[in-house]
Amino acid sequence: MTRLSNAALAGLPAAIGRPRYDRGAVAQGVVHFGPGAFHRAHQAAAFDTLLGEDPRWGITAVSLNSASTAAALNPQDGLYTLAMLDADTEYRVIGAIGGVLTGDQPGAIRAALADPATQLVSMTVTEKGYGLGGDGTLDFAHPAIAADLEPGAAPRSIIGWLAAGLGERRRRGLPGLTLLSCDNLADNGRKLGAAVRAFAQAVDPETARWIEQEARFPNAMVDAITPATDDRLRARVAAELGLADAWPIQRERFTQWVIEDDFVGERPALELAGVTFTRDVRGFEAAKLRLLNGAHSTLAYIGLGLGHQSVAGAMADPALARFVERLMRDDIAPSLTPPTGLDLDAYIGAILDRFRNPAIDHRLSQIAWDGSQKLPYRILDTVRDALAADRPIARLAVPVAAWLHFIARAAATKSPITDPLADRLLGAGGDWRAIVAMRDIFGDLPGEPRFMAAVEQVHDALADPAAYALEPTA
Ligand code: CS2
Repeated sequence: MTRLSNAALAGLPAAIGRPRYDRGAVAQGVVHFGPGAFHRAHQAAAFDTLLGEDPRWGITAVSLNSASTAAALNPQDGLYTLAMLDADTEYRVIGAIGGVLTGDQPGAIRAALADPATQLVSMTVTEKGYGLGGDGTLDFAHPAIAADLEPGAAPRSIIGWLAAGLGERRRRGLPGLTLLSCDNLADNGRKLGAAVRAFAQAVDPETARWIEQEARFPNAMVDAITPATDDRLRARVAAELGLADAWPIQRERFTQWVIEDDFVGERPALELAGVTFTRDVRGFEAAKLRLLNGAHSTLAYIGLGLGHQSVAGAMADPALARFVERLMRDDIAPSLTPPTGLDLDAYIGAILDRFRNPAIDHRLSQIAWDGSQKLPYRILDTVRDALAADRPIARLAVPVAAWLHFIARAAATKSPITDPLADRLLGAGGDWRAIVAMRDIFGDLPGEPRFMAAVEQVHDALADPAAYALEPTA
């Protein structure tokens, strides 16, 4: 079967969406680190729409730690298929990515960052990619950060690369950059900015000062449910396109991107692609992280204990669906201050409908990855707010305890888990108190007697995985 490529676009069936702009005339205004499924499903699709109006915002993708995206996309001229799953599936070939660089091409990465055409550097490197400690600031002892701080080291971490790229622009007298985190971290732009400045301060204080003036780090909320690519998708895409695509991507039709309006130089007119620019993103971020992602992780850790496989499967369990809805409405929503125009009741209802979408097979095991990095933003911040306001926390303790049981089960069966702290978590040998004492995950919470009592009570009860729906007492 012929492979997807620029030359093959003309032969696509009429129903398949494709770039309606001259790809040869596109300038690379964006460098994106971490072109995984989420980036290709979300931001790259928005830039693809924008390119129909403004050719200055093509993307050079950089994959620091893996060669697989480059190997799949570069022979296809950067093209790939996005399947938007709903009652009817829509297929669209995305052309926003011009090419993918890998970590072993430092000269090309440096050149892309220092290209005068580059105005925006964005990233999806997941929570663990930033090298932050439990307090959300740069962890100088993090192995990748420590390695990048060695005198004369070539950067390997995202933070090291951003500091190096900004330093290069300063030395060349080029304009600054907007650096845009698209990961699920509360206050992602502020954390990124503080981390880059702290790194630069340690290696090159003059660049640190320049960054204060010439760089911006807007906060952003990103949302699109993006199940991992599977063979079923590959087969469907091949049948629809009549072409082979080495790495198609799937997501729900829904997508949302809210970006703080704080850019240096020019701002891409992404509103043409449905993006919202606003002065304050925090309210949107908190609502999305705590409600959608908090509910996702809850469904994952309870659901896997009960033998469910997918989000829709877990939602088809009436008691579990009821529990998650109560958690969202009664325990999480009271911790939020929604921005004007965001109706929390309707937002929760819409999230639950999205979770039930029968067209989407979103594996709970995928969501269960990296719990040590996700729970702080998704659940523990809500717990802290509830404690401060003297609200009950028993129901919020359930996802925490379900995660502890998830680790204990893996430890007992010697099954691997995907988590940067896997060795320490599994090494705790099922002792939940040893895990809750890890301050890089739990921060100050082990010192809160109410929290410890609630987790203990729920943890004991959850020896029976079906006992999650207990009534709050703590
Ligand atoms: C999910 C998210 O894998 C996970 O942890 O909760 O990827 C979620 O699907 C997205 O944030 C939705 O925008």
